[in-house]
Amino acid sequence: MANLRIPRSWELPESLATPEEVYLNRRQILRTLGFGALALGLPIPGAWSATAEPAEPDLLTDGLKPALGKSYADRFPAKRNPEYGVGDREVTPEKFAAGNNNFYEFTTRKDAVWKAALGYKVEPWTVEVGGLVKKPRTLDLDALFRGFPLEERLYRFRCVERWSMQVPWTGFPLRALIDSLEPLSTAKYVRFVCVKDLEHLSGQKESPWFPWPYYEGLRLDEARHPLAFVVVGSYGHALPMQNGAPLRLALPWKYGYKGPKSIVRIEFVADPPPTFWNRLQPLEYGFYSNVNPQKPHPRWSQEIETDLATGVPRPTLPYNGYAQEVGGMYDGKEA
Ligand SMILES: Nc1nc2c(c(=O)[nH]1)N[C@H]1C(S)=C(S)[C@@H](COP(=O)(O)O)O[C@H]1N2
Ligand SMILES: [Mo]
Repeated sequence: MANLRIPRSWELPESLATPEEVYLNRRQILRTLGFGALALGLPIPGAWSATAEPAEPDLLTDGLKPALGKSYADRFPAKRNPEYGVGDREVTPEKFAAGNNNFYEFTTRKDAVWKAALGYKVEPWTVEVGGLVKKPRTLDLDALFRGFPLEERLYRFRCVERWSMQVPWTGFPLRALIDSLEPLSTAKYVRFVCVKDLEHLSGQKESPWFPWPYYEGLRLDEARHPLAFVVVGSYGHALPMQNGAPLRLALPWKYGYKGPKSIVRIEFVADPPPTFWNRLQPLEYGFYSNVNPQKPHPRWSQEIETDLATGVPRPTLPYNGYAQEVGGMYDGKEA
């Protein structure tokens, strides 16, 4: 480890233009036009009374804490399932996974998500599960944290922007939930809808042009694949907010954006559901979005990825290294 170069988490090359650049630029334009408190000459609350500045939050002391506080702490750490490993790669140190995030509900600035997400309230939380199933249900936190045996799995993670990491997630197979619902034979796809809270989510407030809430979808057989994992924890504790508390999905053979965070609704449907990024940029983000080094993003190659913690580049693997497990579900032409 001693000779590894440890870049700061946000030290990704500028050339890794985020797919979302376009929208950032729009935001800058809005600012330039003067849609800000200063430009409007509005008073800035507290500006003249700020004698005792609160201490700046710190990633290691504040940013790794579970969004649920001490609730369900007894469920962690869960036993690691040795069937799921990351081969010769090293587990990414927690501060990188917790300090570099895509979670536009809070902010589009990757290095600032954890701070913007501090203190967001996830208790109580419910997930409405329904649609074409025999037994629809509402999952509360008790059901999520106590209703299924929890296990820890090491998964590779590959963002479409070309950074990657290896994370110990805690959760349960999505299949366990699906089977408890008894989907009807007409159910062919599953749709996931994330939190919408225009009042408290800073990113939704700042970026009203996004079609909130974030939403994603899978084919039913993909959702029932043993690798598809409902995540409620990382690094041996319940999820910190920035990683998608209280629950998100991990689909390690797909680009990161296929894994919705802070889910509030799961719906079984007959037709392919629309997805957030596909709707925004259909030519860049397909429904399947399986990791594929041979299929370049329209604006960059996908052949090489950069390890988030070490900065070391390596070749991208088909299906992110899970070809043996998931390859059989596809005909190779999926987009
Ligand atoms: N609700 C929601 N889910 C989301 C996103 C988002 O902005 N909002 N970003 C996606 C993208 S692009 C990635 S790479 C992963 C990032 O997860 P992480 O921050 O825990 O690494 O979350 C995905 N899920
Ligand atoms: Mo991503």
